[in-house]
Amino acid sequence: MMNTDKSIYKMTQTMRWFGPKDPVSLSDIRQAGCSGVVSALHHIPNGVVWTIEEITKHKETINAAGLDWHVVESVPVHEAIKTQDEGFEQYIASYKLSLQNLAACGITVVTYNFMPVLDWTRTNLAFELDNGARALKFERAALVAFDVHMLNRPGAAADYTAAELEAGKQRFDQMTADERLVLQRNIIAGLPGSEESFTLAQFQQALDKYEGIDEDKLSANLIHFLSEIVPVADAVGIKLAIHPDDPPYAIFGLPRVVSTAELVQRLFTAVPSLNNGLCFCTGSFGVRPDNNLVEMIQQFGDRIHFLHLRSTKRNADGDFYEDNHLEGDVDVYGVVREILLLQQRRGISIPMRPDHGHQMLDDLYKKTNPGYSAIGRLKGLAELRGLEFGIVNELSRK
Ligand code: DNO
Repeated sequence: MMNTDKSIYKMTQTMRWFGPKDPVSLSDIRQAGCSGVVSALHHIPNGVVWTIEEITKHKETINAAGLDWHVVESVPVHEAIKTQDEGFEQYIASYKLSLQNLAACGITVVTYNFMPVLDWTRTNLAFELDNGARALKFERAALVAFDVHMLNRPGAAADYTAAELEAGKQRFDQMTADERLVLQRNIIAGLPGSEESFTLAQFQQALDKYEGIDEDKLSANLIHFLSEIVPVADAVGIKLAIHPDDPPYAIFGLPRVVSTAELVQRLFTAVPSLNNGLCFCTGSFGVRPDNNLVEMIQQFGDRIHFLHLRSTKRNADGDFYEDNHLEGDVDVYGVVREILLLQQRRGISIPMRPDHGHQMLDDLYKKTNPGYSAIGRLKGLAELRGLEFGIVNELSRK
């Protein structure tokens, strides 16, 4: 029997849209079954205020395709705010203005991250699966090879075990010059949605800015930022949604402070408003076996304002790849069920997007944004929608 109970809150289905240059069109996204997109003004440099005029133009393009736009992913946080470098107060002031302008244009959720230097990081953007589709992968030995043998970061060796260093050396020796270049590009040339892109020398310079900034200092800088912007979010009705670290641990000697329940709780204890919230990304948190995702939804439920749903498969060496949306290490059934229970309790629909997807079928022969091709995401969305449909039916019969 079909679920006809309209009082059950379902997730709001969206996909990420990178703007007019995205090879996946708004029409594609609508045909996939989404009611809206999550998007950003990628053409505005990091640190510059998003004006009402620019936001309105973007919104009109989206609305003209029959789609909503209520979630921004992301308003990037300038590096000077993370390190509290010269001029950071001005960048915070600009951030506040962008929030006010977004609220004036009907945006209700703003996603951001506080990862030093790099946003999300992978070493392989075309890992071939048994079935011929391609997935994004993070390989520890490749990261060590890059860090120790290509970047030659001072002190890098101290961050790894002897076995990791050995595996990294072997990995480096096996690679051709071209393969090394691809690895370098994958790590520092900027993945879709990350606003920065570096050469080796620029990357090392950016790392150097974090000298003396440990986990406690970075966390304090984030809390300072939150204590400034959350009152503005409260005043204009914006829900802030911080994205977890991906991968959820320190890399390149840089601290990361949004990786576990304990770290996230610090932020909420320091700045208690419920608008100080979370983008619950199952693929990022799920890389760590010590993150219990269902318990985290129970703990942070009132602050989960946006959902990224995907799953990863890890091994004992610290590698992981992005698995099918309903497979891998993440208990996706448990997560979706808990979210549906949360939504009934809160009386709301939380926006979700199928996060990433495999490059498959026709997309194997097209230029795509790694992780953001159309067909793999469509498949992920369809599977998640089916899972939700089943659980909603189960709940509505009770
Ligand atoms: C990767 C994305 C991230 C995310 C930012 C949020 O696919 O999930 O780039 O958008 O970290 O600021």
